[in-house]
Amino acid sequence: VNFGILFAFFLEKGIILKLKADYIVTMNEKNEILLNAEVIFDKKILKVGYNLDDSPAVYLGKNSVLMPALINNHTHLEFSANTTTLNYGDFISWLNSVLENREDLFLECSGKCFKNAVDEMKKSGICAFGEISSSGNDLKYLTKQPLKVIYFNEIIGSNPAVVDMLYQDFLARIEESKKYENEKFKVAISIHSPYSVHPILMDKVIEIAKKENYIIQTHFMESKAERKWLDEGKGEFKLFFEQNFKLSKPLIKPVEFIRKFKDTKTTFVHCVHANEKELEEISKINGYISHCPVSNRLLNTGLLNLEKVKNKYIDYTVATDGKSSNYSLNLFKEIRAALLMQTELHPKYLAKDLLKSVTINAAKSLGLNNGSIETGKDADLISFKLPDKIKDIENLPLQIILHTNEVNYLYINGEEIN
Ligand code: MCF
Ligand code: FE
Repeated sequence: VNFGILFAFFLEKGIILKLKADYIVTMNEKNEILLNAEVIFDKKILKVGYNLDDSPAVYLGKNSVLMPALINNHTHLEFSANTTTLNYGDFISWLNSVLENREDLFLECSGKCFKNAVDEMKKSGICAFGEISSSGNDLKYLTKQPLKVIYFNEIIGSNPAVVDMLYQDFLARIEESKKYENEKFKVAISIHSPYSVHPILMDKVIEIAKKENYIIQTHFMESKAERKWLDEGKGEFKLFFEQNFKLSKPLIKPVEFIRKFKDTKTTFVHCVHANEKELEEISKINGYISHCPVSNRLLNTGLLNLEKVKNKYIDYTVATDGKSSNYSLNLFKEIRAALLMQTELHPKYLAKDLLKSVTINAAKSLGLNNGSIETGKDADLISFKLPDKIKDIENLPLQIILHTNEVNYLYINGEEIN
């Protein structure tokens, strides 16, 4: 026996594990829930089903749930030092408070602050997240922690006089982040919003995204002020832009903005004030929508109409946004907030969709090979226990959302993360 080769084989494959749970929520096409079933995996999921082979299984215990690990597709960890600093309750006041406090908040967030943010996500069962990086301050820490990261280098800037400088800085951040690309760390780009990025800059950046296959995120139609500014060049944004950026007219029409993302994989974040036409355009280019209900509530921008999003066959994800507009990065808390806020939708069916939104949909939006328990998928799994047994299995998604805050086990690429 060649032990060198054998060892290399185990390194490559990882250790093979077999887990058994009372409830396995697969998140596969058919949305199957399996009772008293098993999953065998190394780095990838090998088999899912009943009485798979003779090897002993690790039983996760009474009322245990095994499901895909969660994915928080939109965060801003550079703002993690914020707790009570930023001004909530009104979007423009919030934005002004960001301009005023951003540098200080960024300075306050280094090692320990990033660690706390990642730890909170980890405890709540998150295996991967989409990080919007404005400065690059977050890069070093994020390359040294165990969760998967899609790292969106943000471009922002509306003044044509400085567009070139901003573009050069953006390119430098892309290059720097590329050095760290690996199985768990992928480079991507973020175009901040239709009101804050000059179309010249947008075109250049989207060209790079297409060439390099970078995934894109952009904030879109978050506030009423944004709606009024982009439609009529009026409202609260008018004063804001004249005072801060010497800008007197909006840069682009919303539909034109959306169409620029054709032939890319783009997530439009918020979309609270997107109209039918815009949702249709997002649907046409196979865009995703990221719903951040707590952020929208705290900045008082309104509630996304999920029914309308579903009617246009747009896949939506739920995300926390950053601590800049949330008190927590726990995704179970976020989907519980969505469940309680989306009062037009039936709680049982909404709960099913919400679980999809933070697993399989989020995986697709970030181009990850996880988010469901199926042969060939990455073994990114979580397990936790419900307080009691479920009588009617139809209630399982709702009860999971009501009763779960933290998980007992998190596996990423088949490896237990502590
Ligand atoms: O998603 C929320 C609210 N909408 C827009 N931007 C941000 C959010 N949280 C943080 N941001 C950042 C954004 O990436 O704040 C800055 C940008 O860098 C706003 S523009 C000065
Ligand atoms: Fe955001």
